[in-house]
Amino acid sequence: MKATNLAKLRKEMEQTLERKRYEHTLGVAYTAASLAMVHGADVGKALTAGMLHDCAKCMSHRKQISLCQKNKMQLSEIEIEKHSPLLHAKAGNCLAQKKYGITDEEILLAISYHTTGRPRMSLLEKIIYIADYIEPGRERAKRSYADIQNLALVRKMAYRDLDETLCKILSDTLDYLSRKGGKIDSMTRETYEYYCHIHET
Ligand code: DGI
Ligand code: FE
Ligand code: FE
Repeated sequence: MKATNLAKLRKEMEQTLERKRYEHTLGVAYTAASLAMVHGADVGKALTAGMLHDCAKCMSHRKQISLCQKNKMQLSEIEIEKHSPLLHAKAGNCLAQKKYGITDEEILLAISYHTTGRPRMSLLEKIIYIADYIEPGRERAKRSYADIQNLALVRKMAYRDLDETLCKILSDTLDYLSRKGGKIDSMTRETYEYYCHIHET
């Protein structure tokens, strides 16, 4: 992705996302870029995927569903629910292709799985998943679900070991969801089991 294209995407995000969401988006893009530098991933792809990861977040539920249907995107039961916090990831993949002309499969998958993760993620997918959780604006955001006391620890960990960081984030997310009574998507559970080696003897 050329710098000019990235600037264009940034402008589009500024125009279509709510202010706080736009600021979070910039935080994710630059955190993803720094993680890419440390872990040897493509910095341009990390910026692009970070910039677009929540591109569908401010669309109505109805529009997100119809975008996914038009693009034959498979959705889980929890993704389809009215106030699903998961649907925007799959809708974001569709929007990134249709509206922003993204064809790079790795970037599209990083957008699709930034909320639940999945077993065997690529380096870029891991980076976007983690950057979304640790970006500098997270502790200020009202909707933050990170345990604040864990955040400093997770941020340090992310620059040392991505898989260990994924396990920590996923266990904290499952704890949070069970406290809150949120339904757990099978993909979130599988990702947790994979990165925390639950089946290992
Ligand atoms: O879009 P963001 O707010 O930046 O963050 P995100 O896309 O990672 O979404 C985070 C929300 O998704 C957070 O409140 C936790 C929630 N989440 C992740 N996995 C699951 C889940 N919610 C439910 N109900 N079930 C899951 O499996
Ligand atoms: Fe998101
Ligand atoms: Fe996000």
